[in-house]
Amino acid sequence: MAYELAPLPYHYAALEPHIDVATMHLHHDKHHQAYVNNLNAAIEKHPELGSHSVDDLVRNLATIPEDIRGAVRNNGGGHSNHTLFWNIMKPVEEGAGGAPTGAIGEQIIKDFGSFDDFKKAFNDAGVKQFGSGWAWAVFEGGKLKITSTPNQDSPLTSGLYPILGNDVWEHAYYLKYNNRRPDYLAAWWNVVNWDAINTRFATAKK
Ligand code: MN3
Repeated sequence: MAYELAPLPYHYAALEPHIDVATMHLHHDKHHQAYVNNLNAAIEKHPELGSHSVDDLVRNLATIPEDIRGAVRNNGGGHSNHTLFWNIMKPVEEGAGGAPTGAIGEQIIKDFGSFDDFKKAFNDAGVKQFGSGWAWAVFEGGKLKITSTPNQDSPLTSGLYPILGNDVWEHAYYLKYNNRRPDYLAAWWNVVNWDAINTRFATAKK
């Protein structure tokens, strides 16, 4: 069974003006599709792996046959990370962004003092990730922690469940923000979906 690219859970223009429609088309239809296609091509050599969820492939990377482990790391990671990414954002007109709600809102205050301090630490991780990669928030040892990974590496591979993540590859922002990664990171909070993030936080705590 081949992996498939799900349609975006909203219209391509739904995240305007923070993420532009042209970036969304390229990012979802070209970049994410390429990860899915390349993952499927790799799995052809080991079709038995195709019965696992992509998150399970990434979680158990060490058990993937060596001849395709690098391809699964990059492309399975890319598929998993982008699937998360689309689903923790929501249309501006449906009330995206704002202050964090529910349990994640409380945990942010507990571990970071304020939402502003949490954002500052997260954006800083994104700015300092050299080259391509992701900034993440994970739950470890009863605390929210901020981390980053290069390329398409996922916290899942380290046994951590990503609660939220932002893509800091240039393809995620260059059309609109050019080289201004900090501006993209700052604007991104206007499109986050705190309900979806709370659902992921509940899973992370299990
Ligand atoms: Mn991307």
